[in-house]
Amino acid sequence: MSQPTLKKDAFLAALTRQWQRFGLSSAQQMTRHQWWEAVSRALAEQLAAQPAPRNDARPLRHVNYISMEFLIGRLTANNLINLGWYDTVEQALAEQDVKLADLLEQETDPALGNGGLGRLAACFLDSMATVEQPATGYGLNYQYGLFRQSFSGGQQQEAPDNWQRESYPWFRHNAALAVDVGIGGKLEKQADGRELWRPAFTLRGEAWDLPVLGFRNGVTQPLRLWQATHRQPFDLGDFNDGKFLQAEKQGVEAARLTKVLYPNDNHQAGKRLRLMQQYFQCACSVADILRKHHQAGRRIEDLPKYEVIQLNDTHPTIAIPEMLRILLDEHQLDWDAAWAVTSNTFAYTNHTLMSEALECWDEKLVRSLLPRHFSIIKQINANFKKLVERHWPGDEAVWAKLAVHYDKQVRMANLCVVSGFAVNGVAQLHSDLVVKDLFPEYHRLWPNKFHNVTNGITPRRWLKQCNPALSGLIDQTLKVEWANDLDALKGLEKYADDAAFRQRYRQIKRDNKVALANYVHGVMGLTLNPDAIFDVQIKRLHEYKRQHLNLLHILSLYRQLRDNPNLDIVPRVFLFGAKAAPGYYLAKNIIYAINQAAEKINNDPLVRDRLKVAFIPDYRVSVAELMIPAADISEQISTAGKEASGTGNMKLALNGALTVGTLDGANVEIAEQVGEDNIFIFGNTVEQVKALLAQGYDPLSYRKKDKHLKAILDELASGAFSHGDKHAFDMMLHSLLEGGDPYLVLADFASYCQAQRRVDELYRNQDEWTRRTILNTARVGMFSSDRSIRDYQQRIWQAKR
Ligand code: 26Y
Repeated sequence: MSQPTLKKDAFLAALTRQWQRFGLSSAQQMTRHQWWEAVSRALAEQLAAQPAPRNDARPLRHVNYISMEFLIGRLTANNLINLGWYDTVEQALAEQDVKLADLLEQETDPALGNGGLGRLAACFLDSMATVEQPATGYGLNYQYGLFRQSFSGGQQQEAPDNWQRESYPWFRHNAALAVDVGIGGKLEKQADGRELWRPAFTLRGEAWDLPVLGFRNGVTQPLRLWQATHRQPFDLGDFNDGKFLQAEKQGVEAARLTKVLYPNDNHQAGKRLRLMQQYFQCACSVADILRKHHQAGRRIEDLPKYEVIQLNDTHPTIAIPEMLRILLDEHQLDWDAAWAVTSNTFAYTNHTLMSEALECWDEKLVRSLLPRHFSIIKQINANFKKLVERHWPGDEAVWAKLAVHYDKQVRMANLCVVSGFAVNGVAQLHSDLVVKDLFPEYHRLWPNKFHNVTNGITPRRWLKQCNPALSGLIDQTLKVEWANDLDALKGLEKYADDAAFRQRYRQIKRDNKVALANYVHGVMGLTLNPDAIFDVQIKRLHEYKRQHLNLLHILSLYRQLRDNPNLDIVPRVFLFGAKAAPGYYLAKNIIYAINQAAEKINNDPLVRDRLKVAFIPDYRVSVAELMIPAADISEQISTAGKEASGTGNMKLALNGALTVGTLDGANVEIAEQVGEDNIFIFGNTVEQVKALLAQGYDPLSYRKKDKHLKAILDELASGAFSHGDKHAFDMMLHSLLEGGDPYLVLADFASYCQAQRRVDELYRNQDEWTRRTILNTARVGMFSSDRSIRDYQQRIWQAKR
């Protein structure tokens, strides 16, 4: 397929219609935000007017990617780039004295996700459109995205993120696709033994589509976001009885369902409203998939020939019993036929091994909201029990582990493994641990069900869009299109030894650092030295990600400077970006500690700007796009075995940051690709972590033997960083010490500091440093999400079954 065309005249005419719609009499009267909206709407209109792409006859199963989160980030710039319209629009606007780049800054990020899992879903949609894998993304249209973060006295404050979905210009509402969804109620036994579900109330799901554009190939695929509303006109009976208000209340209640995104990341809360969201999304999506299948004139039994449903973690698992329910109760299939269709359609991606993130639902809750689904789950469980009994006769311990329903709980991961045809982890190490530690018995039952698909990132957003200067240099150097063929970056390897190229590469990094410094000055009033090492840790705030290990290293440097005021260290700027779940008090305490340390260090004249610490507020996709191109160091310092993959690690390496990392998640594969000389690996390995914990890990012994570490910890507890408050960081300190330091921060501290000394040393040799950063950019082509999607195609979606 070919690149779509934009006719400048048609675009300008569309733009005129937009300011007229605002009731203005000229374009010049528009505010900057209206300019963004008008341009985006005009573009969306031009996009809709493109000829429908011809229907490719490639016999690919269509992928339905269901995810509770799609952290898509700003769309206007991204769409312009993928369409290939950027230059035309930039010029057309320049003629009216409007700068496109400024106007793009007006867009509020659609923050419909928490972190890695949601951003991965967005990268995958971009790549599926680019590699021409037919796909639909299914999610929820939250009115409030992830909360906005600010700091008050160093403490995180949350505010609602009303991103104005009502006027978001890229949405297309398709009223014909609305789905009605029943919830609650009772089961009635029929004369023929079947169970009839009578839901207590019905919600309506409206389909709001965002266009997902392939890279210059004319492909547009939908991201379909369901929005909850009521049925019109509420309850007619009540209305006629004059109980208007009561009738309207139902409508208000219904709309509550898609009001907010749950802000937890890797930690389940077990809330009723969350399960309702999950079911609502799944019911709408399954109905939509079956509607299309039916409209294409296909037999229900043939569903798996045409459709795959990929579950992004367990959050949409309830789609499985929903599919069975429809096949059994509405299509009257018998159990075996319904099971054959379902179990050949669903595939599941696991994103974590940590037990607190594995979803389990109370049976009471499931039964009360979804009585029919609960009964289907019990049937799945009973059938599966027979299989387990054959393999492990009389072994209750094995059953206790493998059951889908046990101890009054429904376990969503088990339901996925038992009911799907494929299970995958998201990096090689993680996928190995899924088999070895999480699901060994399932692996014995179905060895061929388990796969690895290493995560990836879209090079369109994470290089071409966010780092135009480096992209330009690569264009000029390689003279090939690398944005949809990231392995082409290998061609840069030989330029690592070219002094002129290194000079240009280095200058671009410096310019990006200046741009970030300007931003930081604007939002925080802090001045950063662009010649310092920019040391970046950006990701959700979580104990296992160990932002506090980073803090201990900062405090170590600070102490050393005080002990020896003339200590020769390369100036460093430590940059953080992270939101903590509002109810995760320990994570918030770590933010507070970092901010308090920052205040002290940034204002201490003795430091003489050799250290700076900046916790940038409200980290989000658009801030990532500024930070990543400016980073020298990428902090990937999770406890080995805990970070399933990580994807920020890939974005930073691609943009020429060197990784300081543990052998965890995708760091292992990054190290393989870039070569061990071009990465700073430290810390205990998975095996060593296991051994330490098995022999009874004691953090206090580390404090005892390391005087320097002890002094740092004592100072945190002394009130020196907290205006005399000795208890300010109790929560963090307790977890590191008496709390047993479950993430082995103290065990990895010495090795981490050593890795950081190697960083300092290497940075003094700018030629060698730049050579290694160029090799990073050149060698991380395999982390394109285009490659991930091709792996999914080969191993899972299009594999012979
Ligand atoms: C159960 C619920 C509260 C929940 C909500 C969000 C559980 C988990 C999450 C989010 C998980 C997440 O973002 N996981 C990350 O997925 C990335 C993409 O695969 C990985 O790179 C990253 O290591 C993993 O932590």
